[in-house]
Amino acid sequence: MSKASKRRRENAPQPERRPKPAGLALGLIVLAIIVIVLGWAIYSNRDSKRGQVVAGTTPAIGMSHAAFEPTVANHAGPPAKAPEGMTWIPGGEFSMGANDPPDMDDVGMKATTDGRPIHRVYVDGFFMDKTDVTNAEFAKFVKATGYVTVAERKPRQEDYPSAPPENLVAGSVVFAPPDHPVPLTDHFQWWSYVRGADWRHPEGPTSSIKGKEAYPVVQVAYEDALAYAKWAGKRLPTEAEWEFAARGGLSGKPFAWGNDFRPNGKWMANTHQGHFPNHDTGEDGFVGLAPVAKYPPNQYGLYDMAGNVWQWTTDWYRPDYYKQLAQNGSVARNPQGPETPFDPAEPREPKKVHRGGSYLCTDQYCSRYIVGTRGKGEVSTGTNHLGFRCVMKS
Ligand SMILES: [Ca+2]
Ligand SMILES: [Cu+2]
Repeated sequence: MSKASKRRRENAPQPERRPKPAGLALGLIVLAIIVIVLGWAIYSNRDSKRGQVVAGTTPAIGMSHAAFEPTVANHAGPPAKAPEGMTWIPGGEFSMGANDPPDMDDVGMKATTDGRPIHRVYVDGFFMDKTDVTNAEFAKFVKATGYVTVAERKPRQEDYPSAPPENLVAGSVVFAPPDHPVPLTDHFQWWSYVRGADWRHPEGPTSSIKGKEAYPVVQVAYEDALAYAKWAGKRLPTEAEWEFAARGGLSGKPFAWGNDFRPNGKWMANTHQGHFPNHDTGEDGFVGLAPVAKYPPNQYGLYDMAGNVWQWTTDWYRPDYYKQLAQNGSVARNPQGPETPFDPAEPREPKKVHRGGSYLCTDQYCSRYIVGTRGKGEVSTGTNHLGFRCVMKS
């Protein structure tokens, strides 16, 4: 989902291109057969290889079962006192990625094959914001600089040549849940492009951030996050830095705090309970967005590294990037992401990696609050569940 795809969809519902039910059913059956055959082939192939480890001959399938090894954090302490609101992340070597059971692969955004294989990465130490950037902090930046975010700018015709002029209005993408259960195969059921939605009006022109100073800023595009970071004398984290920090010195744990989603019954993150997407029961204390730092921090003192809002990182998104790194065979040192973006699902859209998941994450649909899993987003698209935090060198 992106601003651009929203615009295309809005200007062209194209009923004639919609497959007829019979055609659709047949297509689904064929697809199901392909998936089953392919799945069986992969599964039997994996079984036949089990037990024999021959260096250099095990491609992606074998490597996707690579094990996590311990995190080896650097011993050197912070080179200076941590700036206010930041904490020292020592850096070091760790195992990066997610190794979810393959039975998660066939459900929409649960699929985390792009988080495999687990591979070894080293990052240098850095300071990181303990929380996501808040509305109050972003307001300070805007006041000081007069900055106008992407969502507040009128889109230019040359950037959207196929869009009719009436669709070229400032706005952003908003979660607008249906009031009834819907199939989870079409995210347009719950995402809409809303005219007048921006960081001050996260759900549209009639919404506001009054009284929400301590909430994470949302509806920020990648360049908005960059502009803030530059103003603050900071920068955005790489994907590897983000994951090293989120793991808090642990290794191979599904969550930033350990193995259990709810240790001793305690909620550790703002995610989605109830039936997705139409009913958020807020059992974790919050329906929708929460202020920052309402749940316990991880071992490095970082809040909300799972749930609440997704966070921008500087890496371009490619689903096969981890495979490329793993094939190099050595520890990847301070990886900066692939040279170019490529998402086979939307090949024309340049996407950066998002991390952390959001208040909309649920194991019914998208379990990307799991620490090694990855998200992605087109660079000009903000949403009301996407924010960021900054890092800096000493
Ligand atoms: Ca919640
Ligand atoms: Cu999610």
